[in-house]
Amino acid sequence: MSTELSHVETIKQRSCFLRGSLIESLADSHTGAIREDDTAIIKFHGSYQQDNRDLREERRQQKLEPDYSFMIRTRTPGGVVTPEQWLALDAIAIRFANHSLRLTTRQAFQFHGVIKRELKATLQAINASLIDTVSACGDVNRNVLVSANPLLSRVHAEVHDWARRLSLHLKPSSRAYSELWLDEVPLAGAEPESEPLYGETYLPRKFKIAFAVPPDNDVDVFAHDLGFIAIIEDGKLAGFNVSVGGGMGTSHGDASTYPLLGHLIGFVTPQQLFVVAEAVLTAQRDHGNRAARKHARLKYTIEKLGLDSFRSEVETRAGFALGDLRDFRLEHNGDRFGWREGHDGRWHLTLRIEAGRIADRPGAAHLTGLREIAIVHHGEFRLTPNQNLVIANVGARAREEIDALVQSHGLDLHRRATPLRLNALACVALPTCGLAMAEAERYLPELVQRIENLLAAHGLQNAPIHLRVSGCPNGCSRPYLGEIALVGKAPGRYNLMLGADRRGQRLNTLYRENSDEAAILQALDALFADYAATREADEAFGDFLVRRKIVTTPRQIPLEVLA
Ligand code: SRM
Ligand code: SF4
Repeated sequence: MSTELSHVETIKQRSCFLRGSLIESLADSHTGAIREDDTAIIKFHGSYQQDNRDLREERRQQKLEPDYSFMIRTRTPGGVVTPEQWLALDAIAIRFANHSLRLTTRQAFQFHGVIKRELKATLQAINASLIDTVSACGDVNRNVLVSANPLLSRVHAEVHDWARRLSLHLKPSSRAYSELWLDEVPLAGAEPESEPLYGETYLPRKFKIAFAVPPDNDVDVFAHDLGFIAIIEDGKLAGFNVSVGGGMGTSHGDASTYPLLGHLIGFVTPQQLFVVAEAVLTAQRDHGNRAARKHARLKYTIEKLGLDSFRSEVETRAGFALGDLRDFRLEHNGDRFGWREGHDGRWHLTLRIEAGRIADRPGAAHLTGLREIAIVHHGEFRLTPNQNLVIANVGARAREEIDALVQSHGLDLHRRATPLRLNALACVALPTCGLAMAEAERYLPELVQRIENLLAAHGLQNAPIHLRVSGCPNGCSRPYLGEIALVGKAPGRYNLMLGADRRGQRLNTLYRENSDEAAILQALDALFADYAATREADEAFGDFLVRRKIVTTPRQIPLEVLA
């Protein structure tokens, strides 16, 4: 195996703590692009250079450069914004982006279609709303996920606060972001800059943290490099079980890459949380693969070192031994829709946002509707880890007004849609994602319709089957945790994966390779017929497929983890 550092390592090292040549790149008015090395650096500032792939061929024929633009992603730990911030983000989407807000699978907002000339103004506008985009992308700790609604119980709120503070704690300290985008002037005679936690080459790869509050696993906690599962004893937060080394990304045709569920390694008290998070992160910093980015995630580092050695490494760095795992039980992933009452009598409405895209479309003025809700709403908006939205902290009397706005703008999918449609996830894919091999977000509505038709033909229209679609094997919709998943391979062709559970504790497996829609629907039709005829009471589709040995089970986290 090569030990030569990957090119991105050299770019990071030469970047002078994430400055690169971005000033020059932004000033160059001859192109809508930035310099190639800067495309790696700008990610750390929360932005990706992209081009409109629908126009790529046409522009190539016209000998024009690709239609470059930038995607911008926010750092919003736990996905919370105020109504004022919502209105600011909405205005930015209209003024600078493609008139849509995209809610992501990591509780963040994405803007698409921002042109280079307006990138700085857009980032300034985002920061003016007291939201930033620092390390929303790049080889650092990313946006921290937390079970969507901290207002359901006091413990939810407490966990949310730990997650928010951990996100801050793991933020890079480089001033590059403030200097480049917010015109901060470097202090004359100041100490040379340093990154005490990350070092000048940051992490070998992205690093992701999630906090779950059982029985909800809406964050898919085992899909993350580092997962914390809240342990609630006598109604109080006792601490967290720690999971390490989860990850979804894989490459077609390369068996040395694979999705993996995290391994549970022990228990920490809230007071030990930061130390253990740092220990895991720095162990990955120092032992992760910096030669091959495909093998650089923590899951591969742990496979290389062995789980026991990795745990010892974490304990040595932390300076104490992890506690024994405590009992917990996760009952479901995905979101719960509609109104729910919180512990203090306030109300929370979870809306279904299809594939996370909020835009105005004929008969469904969602962007306008949510703007109008933001004008009258006094609580918060909370993004879920499944691309949906909670209108949170609503007084009993304000519910009617919100309901009316929801209904008049077609935002009431949670009342009308089948369980399949409510729970389906799709990544962005075409036209903006440079890595997409097939459609996902744009294909989701018609795919769901076709699967709904099949389900209805077998009397299964109310089966709450989890469907996830990704335009390539990187797994941004966490497809390997779908009971049914389509993973893009080529235009119109997908790998059909089957058999995950609905708790986020079992991965699915490959059932049909490189299939077109007709073949996929035919395969599902036969399986639905069998499921309708032979399923056990309340048996989930994924569990049925495993019981009937239609798919074999990869490693599964036990249903109940008992000490
Ligand atoms: Fe992702 C890369 C979109 C969540 C695994 N992801 C990308 C890029 C930036 C493409 C690129 O590198 O050029 C996509 C931008 C598309 C676009 O046009 O907007 C992209 N990822 C997304 C989002 C927007 C999907 C969505 O529809 O919601 C999610 C944004 C999250 C956020 O707010 O931070 C998103 N990506 C995920 C997840 C799910 C999660 O984190 O819970 C995963 C799987 C979990 C994991 O990381 O293991 C994921 N994205 C990847 C990977 C594969 C990483 C790997 O280990 O191999 C890539 C490619 C890469 O990093 O090289 C990638
Ligand atoms: Fe793009 Fe692939 Fe992620 Fe979908 S899964 S957004 S196609 S990188």
